[in-house]
Amino acid sequence: MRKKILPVSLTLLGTGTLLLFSAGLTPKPPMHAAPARPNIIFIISDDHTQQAIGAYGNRLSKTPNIDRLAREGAMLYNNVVANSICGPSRATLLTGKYSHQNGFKTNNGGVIFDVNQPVFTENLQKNGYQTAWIGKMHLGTLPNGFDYLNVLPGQGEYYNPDFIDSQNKTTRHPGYVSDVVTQLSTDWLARRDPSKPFMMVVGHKATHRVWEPAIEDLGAYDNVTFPLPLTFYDDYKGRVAAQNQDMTIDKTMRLKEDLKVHLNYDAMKRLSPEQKAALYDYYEKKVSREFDEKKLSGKALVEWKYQRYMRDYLSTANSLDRNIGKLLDYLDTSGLAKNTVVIYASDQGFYLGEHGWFDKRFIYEESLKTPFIIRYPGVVKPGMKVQGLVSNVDWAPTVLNLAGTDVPEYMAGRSFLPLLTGAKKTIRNGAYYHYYEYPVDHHVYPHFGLRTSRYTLARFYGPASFWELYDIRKDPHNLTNLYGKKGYQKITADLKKQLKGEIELYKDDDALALFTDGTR
Ligand code: SGN
Ligand code: CA
Repeated sequence: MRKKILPVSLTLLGTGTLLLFSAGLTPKPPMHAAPARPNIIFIISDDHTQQAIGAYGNRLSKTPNIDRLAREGAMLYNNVVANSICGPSRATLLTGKYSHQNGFKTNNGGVIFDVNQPVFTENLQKNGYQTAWIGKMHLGTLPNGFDYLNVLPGQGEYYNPDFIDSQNKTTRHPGYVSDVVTQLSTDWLARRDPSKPFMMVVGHKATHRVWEPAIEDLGAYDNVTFPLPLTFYDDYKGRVAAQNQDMTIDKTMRLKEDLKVHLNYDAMKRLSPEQKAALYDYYEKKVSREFDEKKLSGKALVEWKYQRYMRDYLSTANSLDRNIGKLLDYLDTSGLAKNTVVIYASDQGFYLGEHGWFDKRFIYEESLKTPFIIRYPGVVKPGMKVQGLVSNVDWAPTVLNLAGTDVPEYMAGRSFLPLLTGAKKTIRNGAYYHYYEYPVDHHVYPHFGLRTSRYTLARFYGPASFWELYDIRKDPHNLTNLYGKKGYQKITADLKKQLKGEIELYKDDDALALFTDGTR
């Protein structure tokens, strides 16, 4: 049986506080014991990867507000996801369960989220919280556990988006999606019952494909030339699934729909004449003209596509970041900031040209890891950098723990609050992964595996069965498959044992059947 976790206020009055301050020689004034039920805002963006964020080391992108949050809170460097894709990641946030346990394994195939299963916000409601989810959700249905819902249908639109509310009513909101999401969020905050704590999920659409920036951000990165990632011209040697994907900037990325070369402006029925004119001025008169004039081919063309991709992707992030700033300002001016936990995460990581790719799905580092930043005044030490391994199955348990609410037995994850208070350096030795969606959209073979602090072991299946092993410390870009190589028998056997243990513990029967089918 899982041990009940103490509410945060009690944790802090115990060993957490002592450990938190034992590092410095000069005693600092103690942080205030946190309220048992802080407000919680969970901002979750779409495909916004760690390597796109200033605080995580990107020197070219402009993310001042996310960087502010990182300075005022803790940044997690090794937050991995259990299934690197949109809907499944959000289903895991809601349930604290792996995809095979909550049933939401893929975005496609007509699967919708099973609303007959418990979600973490119901536990918060029982503990007196008001709950809301506003913006991108992508679960094919509206889940229980929310006092207020106003979500984008499916992927949603960047311009003049429709929203579906708790009564299933659809309303079109003029403007850019990030601004509308923020407006709806602060509107809800302003009219909520102030006598109760709240938990609000703010779901952003940016930075999802097809990367349509806000009008004010068009061309924001036109003066920047982005260096090619080291692995841009990866030859995928020794990695069969990597050889067979369909997500390269070279072959898969579309000049028209993705990079807006000679768009069909007549077909843009949703846009206002002003919006259309601004897009035309930028994409037709500038981008498409440049494309026509340059007459590029071969490597020059791929590299031009990469620059265009980076410019549009990061420009959508400008609006995302600005809107995070607006929400932080609202918390400041309304006096909510000091009693509100703010989390910033993305549903998964993303490839920004690494391996020549965009998109996600693989257990490889750039799509496996996702940003996670948390500010909790008085509890999380500002500027903290957390290296301990956590998974998105741990998100719901952690939020419940922050709210002083017991973590239900059905959840597979565990709270990583002890990492945030400095009470512990490690809460898990491995994170389980299972990706299913094949062949749509990007022909990534299904696979399951384990990520430890040092290694990644993966078993691919579907069109072909094989294992891959990476030493993350020596090979952070997953270029050298060590599986079956001399000298790696012992670590492979140990990791397989650990992986099998996870599969058995969490009863992933499909993986177990594949694990024991004798295929090397
Ligand atoms: C769309 C995109 C894909 C993307 C999936 C899933 N194509 O289908 O590139 O992988 O969404 O993304 S697009 O041309 O329609 O943009 S997810 O974030 O929802 O998982
Ligand atoms: Ca996503």
